[in-house]
Amino acid sequence: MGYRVAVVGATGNVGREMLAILAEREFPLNEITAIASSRSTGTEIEFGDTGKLLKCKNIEHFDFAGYDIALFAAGSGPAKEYAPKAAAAGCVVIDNSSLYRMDPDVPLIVPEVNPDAIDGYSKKNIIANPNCSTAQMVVALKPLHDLATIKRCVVSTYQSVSGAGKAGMDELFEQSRAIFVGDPVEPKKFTKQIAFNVIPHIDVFMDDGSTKEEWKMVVETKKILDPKIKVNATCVRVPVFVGHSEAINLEFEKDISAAEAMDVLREAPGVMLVDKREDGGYVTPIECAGDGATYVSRVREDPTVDNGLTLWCVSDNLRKGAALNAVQIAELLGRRHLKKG
Ligand code: 11C
Repeated sequence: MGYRVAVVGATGNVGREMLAILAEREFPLNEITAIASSRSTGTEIEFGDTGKLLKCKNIEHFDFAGYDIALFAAGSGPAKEYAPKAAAAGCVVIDNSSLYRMDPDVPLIVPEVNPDAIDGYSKKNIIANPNCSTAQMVVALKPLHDLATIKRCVVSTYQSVSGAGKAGMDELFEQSRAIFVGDPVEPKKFTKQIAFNVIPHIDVFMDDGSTKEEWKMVVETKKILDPKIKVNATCVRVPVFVGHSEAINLEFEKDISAAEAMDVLREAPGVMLVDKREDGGYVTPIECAGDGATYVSRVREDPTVDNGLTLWCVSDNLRKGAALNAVQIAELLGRRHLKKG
């Protein structure tokens, strides 16, 4: 007994992780189908470590009728063209692109934070997966908000190159190699050299001088967690392959101590608190890569404001930030709304 599931964009960083996580979590499947662009049709993709190889089918000719769930990790263009077709065929789309996130008829879900919002999925048969930097942040913020009500959140991100896809990872690798052997460095995917550098620019610029990545953190946090929370974000690309980090400063309505915050974070779903206040007693991206948790470290009071806290948050952007969250949404949808075939 299980579901018929399609993964769209199966050859990309996130699509491959989706397949690996479906296999790892033994998602109940009657069928699993890998779908890609016409360019990648026929490419064989591993279904996690099951030993099974999936031959990619062409999205242009694919009929979603009879499929229960389609996990889309193909970007906004294919989501615009094919998600409504899949949804109209009766298949629930869980889309990782930014296209539908702010649509009032599309739930934007992080299962540890706003699971009940999934009940509105049938208006469009589409559920949106948040941006990676938002997903990990709201997992860390939820228990603190429940305890003392967050008024304002100021976040600076340190985002890995895998957020920009395989091309971003290749560029960091290639530039690092070029610098060591004395070859010229040419930025392609990023606007400036990323190797041995940081770039305060992710996604396109908005009219107010912020970037779309920063805007997404503001509006998605409001939609998922609480529209009353004020968010100010600065998003920065760093020369790390996998794992986004965030320095988060919070102002609360009620009094909250670092010890109280740590107590609720220790018990919170999806959170791993690692905060030893000693050399190495915190988590860095290299340690979280391949893992599903949102790690929180460096929790401390901020004496410069009333009821202030500062913390450090790290997670695998391809997993909790994308593929894992999408699979968790599929699990939640299955538990609440779908019948196994
Ligand atoms: C990055 N967060 O690190 C982006 C990638 O809206 O889903 C994901 C973009 C999105 O570049």
